[in-house]
Parts: sequence; C-alpha cells; structure tokens
Amino acid sequence: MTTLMPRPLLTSLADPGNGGEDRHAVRVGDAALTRSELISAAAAVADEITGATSVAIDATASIETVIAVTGCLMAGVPAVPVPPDSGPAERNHILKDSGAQLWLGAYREDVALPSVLVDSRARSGSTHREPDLGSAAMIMYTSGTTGAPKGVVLSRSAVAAGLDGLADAWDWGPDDTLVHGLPLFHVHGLILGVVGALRHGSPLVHTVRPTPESYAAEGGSLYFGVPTVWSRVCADEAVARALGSARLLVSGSAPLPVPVFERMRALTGSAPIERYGMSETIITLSTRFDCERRPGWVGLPLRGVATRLRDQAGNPVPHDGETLGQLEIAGPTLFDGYLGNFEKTAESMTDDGWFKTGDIAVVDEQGFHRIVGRESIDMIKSGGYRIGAGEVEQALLNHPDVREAAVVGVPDDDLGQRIVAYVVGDCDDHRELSNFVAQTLSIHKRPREIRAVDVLPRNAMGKVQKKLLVEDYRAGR
Ligand code: MLC
Ligand code: AMP
Repeated sequence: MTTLMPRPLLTSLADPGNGGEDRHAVRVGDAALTRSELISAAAAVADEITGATSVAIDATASIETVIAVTGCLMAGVPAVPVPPDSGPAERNHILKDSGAQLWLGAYREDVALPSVLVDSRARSGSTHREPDLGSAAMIMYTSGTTGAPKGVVLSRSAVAAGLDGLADAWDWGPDDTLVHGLPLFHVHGLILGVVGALRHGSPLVHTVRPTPESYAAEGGSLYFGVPTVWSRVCADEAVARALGSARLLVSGSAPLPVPVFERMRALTGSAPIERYGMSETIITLSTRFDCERRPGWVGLPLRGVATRLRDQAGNPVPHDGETLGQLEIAGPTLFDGYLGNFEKTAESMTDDGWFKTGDIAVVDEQGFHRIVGRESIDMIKSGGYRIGAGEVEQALLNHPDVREAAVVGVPDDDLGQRIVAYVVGDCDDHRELSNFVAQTLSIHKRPREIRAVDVLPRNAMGKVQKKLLVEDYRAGR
C-alpha cells in the first residue's frame, strides 16, 4: 500500500490554491488581514524567531496570535500556545517544561523570557524554506489525570494529515467561510480553526468569544463549536434559525447531547456534523458531509486513520454496535510523544504502536463509532476543556487551610461536566478557595462548587471512592 505524503504546511499557507492574495484571509473581532498581509506580517515574526528551538505564544483571541502561529510555521520553530488566563503555576510550568526561548506577545513582568512583540502592521518580504515534514509544528499542553499538563508534540505532517482528512470528510475548501470563537490554544480552535482555514484557503472569522449572537451575525458556511456553544445557540431560537443558511455546523471536543443534536436539526433544518479527537491524535473520527449523521455517534475514521476496540485483557471487541471496548488509534495524525516524558509516552501506546485514547466506545457493523465515556473518572471535560482532577486537587492542597481534597466532574446541562471539589480542612470561604485555584491554574479549572466534608470516602486501600461522591451528588445528598 502506498501512503500519500501530505502537501507541505508552508506551501499550503502561502498558496492554498485559491489564487486570491488580496482576499480577506482572517478577521478576529474588528482586525482583518488579507492573505498577503498575513504572510508578510508573519514573515516579520519568522525573521525574528528563526533559529529558536521553540517559542511561547501568549495565545489571546487576537489577530496577533494568528500572525504569531503562522510566523512559527514559516520559521519552522515549534509554537507553544499558552492560555492567556493561565495562572503563574501553570504558565511557569509550560514555559519551563517546553524550553521556550522567546515570548511572542506583550512584555510581562512575570515572564522571564525575552519578548517579541507581534505587530499586525509589520511587513517583511523574506521567504523561508519549507522545514522537514517530520519536524514539530506545535507543542500543545494538555492535562493528564494526575500531575501538571504534558506537552503534546505534533509534527507538521500530523497537522497536515489531520486537516486533509477533514477537508475530505467535510468537503472543506476555499468556498467556505469558517466562523468560530474558540480559544486559540487547543487543537480545536487553533489547529482546525486557524491552520485549517489557512491550509484550505477558506476565510476565517473569529468572533473572539463563541457567543450565539456573534455566530448568528456572521453568515458563514462552516461553523465550529463545542457542545456547550451549540446548547447555548439552541436556547435562542432566532439565533439557531439564523444559522440555518450555513452548510455545516460542526460539534466536537466533548459529547454532543442527543437533545441538542435534535434541536439543532429542528431549528436549522440540518443535522450537525460530529467529530471526535484529542490533543494527542488531532481529529480521527467524523460524520461525513455526504453520509448519515446519527445523534450520539461520531462517525467513521478519517482517511488514513485506523481504529480498534480492545477489552481490558487486550482482546479484540466485536464491532456489533453494543459491546464496549477501549478505543485505540493508529495513523498519520498521531503525536510524536509527550515532550521530555518518555515514560508517559510509552504508557500511552500499546506494544504494537497504537495510541490508547482512554475513551470507551462501541463500533457498529458499518464502522460508525459512539463514544460512551472516559475510562478514568479523573479526566473531566467541562465546556470542552480537558481538566485533570489531580491537577486541581494539587492546587487546592497548596492552600494552607486544605488538608485533603477530591475533585470530580458532575453532570451539567450547559457544560457537560461541572467541577466539584470535596475538601477537608478549615476553609469556610469557598469563593476564596475557588479563586485560589483560578489564580494558580486557569479560570476554567476552578471548581464551580466546593463542599466541605469531615472525611472523604475511602476504600480499604485508602483510595478516595470518587464514584460514591458523584453518586451522592447526583442523589442530592
Ligand atoms: C468560569 N467562570 C467561573 C468559573 N469558570 N466563575 C466561577 N467559577 C468558575 N469555576 C467565569 C468565566 O470566567 C466567565 O466570566 C463566566 O464565569 C462564564 O463562564 P462559563 O459559563 O464557563 O462560560 P464561558 O466563559 O463563556 O465558557 C464557556 C465556553 C468555554 C464554552 C465558551 O468553556 C470554551 O471556550 N470552551 C472551549 C474549550 C475548547 O476549545 N476545547 C477544545 C479542546 S481540544 P467572564 O467574566 O469572562 O464572562 C479537543 C480536541 C477536540 O478537545 O476534539 O477538539
Ligand atoms: P483534548 O485532549 O482536550 O483534546 O480532549 C480529548 C477528549 O475529548 C477525548 O479523549 C474525548 O474524551 C473527548 N472528546 C472529543 N471529541 C469528542 C466527541 N465528539 N464526543 C465525545 N467525546 C469527545
């Protein structure tokens, strides 16, 4: 079997094949650039960073972030997007662990790296050689069940293959205008939502925040959102109806509840596209633009991707649409490993080279996949953000008044899951405690609710029985 090499990243950014240098390429809020303006502003960034081993980007929802990322891809310097709301502990960890040599963004007193200010009016005519397809494009930080976030190294070829798989599944091209307002420091908003738009030549409108009103105001053909966004869209009938003129409304990053799927179909006149991915694999499964869209199911493997289901003993699980198995993935979109963490990388792979997603799924006879849930209770998805319970617990334990802490995700109609922390200690001011987490990590990692308890339920081994905590919470106890 021959494997097709994807078109290099840089070539496609400079010329996605639509021939329109003066066409509006990207708008974020009120700031807009044509493709040639973006290329020359990004070249100015590339001129300044060439030779660095990696650079951190203050990944605000702004045109500067788009320029910075494009400049990194031009220079062949791995980009490390840093969430703009991350607290000192999280930011310092990312900067130190990644070994970033420069800070692309406004000067900050608490960042020790030399800053390079990104100027959307800067122009440079320099050209840069296409780096090796196997070299790293980005290092995205993502939470595990325990410990600090890990750096996921994504190669240029993985990014290219992932984006091309989506173009095939969605018929995504220069005639599309992509609209979204997702954060620019994750796979969804940044790789799909920015690099994807540039690679496929579709103008991008970033709405800064993914509010229903801003989506309705844009009249795009392709929209991206996490389920929370779609649930909020459906809560406003006029907004949802306005999106009926779009070609595809795409949901991903967390399970789209079936009632939201049905309401989207009823209000917009067409069913949403669901797709599934991870920081470590980019997007691997999706419903296709021209095939069945089934509520609760995320579709078929993208071109070049292979999936399999295993039971706990490693035996194959039948594809009968019912039997649960651990989902494993192989293909060209997989990451190169966790930066500097050989052990965790090895743990995440099977002996024969498949990535263990940690998700439980079923597959039916036609190859359609349904994601049933996570293997570990310690991996929480809230508003589409991946949050490790261990990281939040550690932040809480750093508070002088907290002796023990257990963090769980409980079902939430808006966010999918909501973070609830059970603490043992002398802290009465729960708002202060929650803010303490937000100041250490980032805002979306702070518990929405804190419950003071005398003891945490533990099993004979002393392990906290989190399932009991969730059950009690759901039972209103
Ligand atoms: C947030 N707030 C809190 C809080 N958390 N207040 C108290 N306690 C907390 N724990 C504040 C916010 O700062 C905000 O304030 C206000 O409360 C509303 O917060 P919210 O309800 O969370 O809404 P919002 O901020 O609008 O966030 C919802 C959302 C956001 C959907 C917009 O969660 C989001 O952008 N999610 C996208 C995540 C994502 O991109 N994931 C992709 C991962 S990649 P204020 O003052 O700011 O209004 C991946 C791969 C793949 O998964 O498959 O795609
Ligand atoms: P992240 O690393 O932030 O990309 O999160 C990846 C995780 O998000 C996956 O392992 C899944 O648990 C979840 N996820 C992503 N897309 C979907 C989807 N369409 N349906 C269900 N879960 C999803």
